[in-house]
Amino acid sequence: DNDGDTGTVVVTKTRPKTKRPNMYRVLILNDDYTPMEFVVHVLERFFQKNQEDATRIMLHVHHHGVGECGVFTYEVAETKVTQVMDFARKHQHPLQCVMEKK
Ligand code: NFA
Repeated sequence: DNDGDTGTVVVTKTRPKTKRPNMYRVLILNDDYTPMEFVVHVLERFFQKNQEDATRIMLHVHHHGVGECGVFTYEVAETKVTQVMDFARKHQHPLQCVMEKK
């Protein structure tokens, strides 16, 4: 740039503004009827968990009532919730999956 007054050359640094997106936890809720193996399968299929981690998360939900499957941007979290709810309904299990802002 050039200031209008003295002709001094002024270099203006601009920093790219990279706004961090809001992030959302996807949670599954315990119930008395969904088979444990089905929950483990859901965690492997929709959240890319290995069998060990999926089993750990499932047991955490079984004992504590709720547990985290992952943290995603809004659109991805919404897609996961819909996929899990559709899959549970298709198999006639009452499994509930929800998202919450972090
Ligand atoms: N509580 C369920 C059972 O005993 C298992 C379960 C775990 C369901 C985690 C939902 C979430 N069959």
